[in-house]
Amino acid sequence: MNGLDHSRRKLLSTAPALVGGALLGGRAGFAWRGDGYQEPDTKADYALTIATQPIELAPNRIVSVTTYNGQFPGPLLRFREGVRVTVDVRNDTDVPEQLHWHGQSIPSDVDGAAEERTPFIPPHGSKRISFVPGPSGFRFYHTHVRAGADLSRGQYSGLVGPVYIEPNHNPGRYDREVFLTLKEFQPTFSQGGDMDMDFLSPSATVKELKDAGESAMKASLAKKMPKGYEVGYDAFTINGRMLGHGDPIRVKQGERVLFHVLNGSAGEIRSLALPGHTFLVTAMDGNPLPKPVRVPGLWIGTAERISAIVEMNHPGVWVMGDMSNDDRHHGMGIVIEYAGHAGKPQWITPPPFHWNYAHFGRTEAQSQTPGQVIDMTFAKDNAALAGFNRWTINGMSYPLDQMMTAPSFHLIQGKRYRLRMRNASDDIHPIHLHRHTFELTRVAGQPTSGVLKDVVMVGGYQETEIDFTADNPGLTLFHCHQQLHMDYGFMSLFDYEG
Ligand SMILES: [Cu+2]
Repeated sequence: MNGLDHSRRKLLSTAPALVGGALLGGRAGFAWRGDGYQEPDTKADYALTIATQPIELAPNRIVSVTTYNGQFPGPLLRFREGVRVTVDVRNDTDVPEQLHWHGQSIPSDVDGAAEERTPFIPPHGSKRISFVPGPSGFRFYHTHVRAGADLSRGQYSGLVGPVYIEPNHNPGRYDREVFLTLKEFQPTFSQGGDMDMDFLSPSATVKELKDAGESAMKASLAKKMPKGYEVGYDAFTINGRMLGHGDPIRVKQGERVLFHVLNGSAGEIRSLALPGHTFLVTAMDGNPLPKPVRVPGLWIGTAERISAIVEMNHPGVWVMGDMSNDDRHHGMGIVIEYAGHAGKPQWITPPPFHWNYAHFGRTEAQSQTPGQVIDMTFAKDNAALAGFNRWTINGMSYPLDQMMTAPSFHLIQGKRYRLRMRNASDDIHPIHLHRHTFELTRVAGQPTSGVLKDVVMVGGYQETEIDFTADNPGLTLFHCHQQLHMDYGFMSLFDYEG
């Protein structure tokens, strides 16, 4: 596919045969703009083109969305830890873009967030990005722009793709790898309030947080405020196809399949089960667990990744899908077909189970004492911004019209920090820290250690603690990964002193 000129690539990539195939490789002959990035005479290792075009979710469901290389998900990019890569990103849309390398510890100017001062990829312009990938494991790339009320932008679009950084050794024995990206399309606003989700364990809430959140909501509703906007979806997909409309995953009895599952949603929490099978979770957010843990199904917050081995020991034709009947009926599933078996895919709802991050860690508390504890309280100001909920961290809302604000938290290089996150709202927030890996140290009161992540769901009215070492100087964004929450204030900046 190398050497295609742009118009030809665009033409080709709208052809259905290429949907799902990777279009990688260097390219030449387009105008370079921007600052210090141009090296037009050499070939990049990878090329990504951001453009809006139709993709087929199902035969009767063709939607126009912005994607990478005309496909959803974007092509799987395989890097080697520590080996520098160059990526050419072309933006064929009318709006500036940012490409964020989620879960990697790379410099701020290539991390892909305007708040960290990464330069934009200009409309109808290009940029060459170069960095040393790491740490190893399952990462991803996605857009990092504000969508606000525009449901065609940010993560409501199809700008999501998987990254795998080859490790020095493989943590588990398996026969093959399958990458799954879970994603909703056709978003719409609603104002009825979010659905209650009760799957996190421990379920203990903090009275003080609950009192604060409930009294704030009561006061808002007493002033005749409606409930703040939420986003719902019409189409649900795995790897860009609604259930029953993509190729099945064909397996053989006895095979051990390592699934790398990415929740590429703009804000939904997903679950995944496969009737008659269990998941042996080996890594979370790409980082190996202290030891693999077997679970009946998966719960995956926005932007979280889970790597799990499924031993194919229950022959048949099955639906691997979301445990929500409604979401699965609208497409959130994929067919698993054993060799020699045919017929209608079967679904059996598994018994309910709770999701406890501490199950995946060591039972003993982290022995390392942090050098400093940073307290953060998350709160919701119901419908305060033209019907949108306004979000605050310690009473501060990230400015909506000011991408580059002053950092709120200051780090000293080499020091170990604990973030004590207190959620004074009833929503679950998938909290993300850029450019650093953190360790879960307390989940809703339960001590744990050894689970290394870059996103963690903080339950409604719960308290969660994470530790991290300030080992990557530069501006560092901290935010809720729900597009709707981050766009309306739920962000904060760290910087390094000195
Ligand atoms: Cu949130």
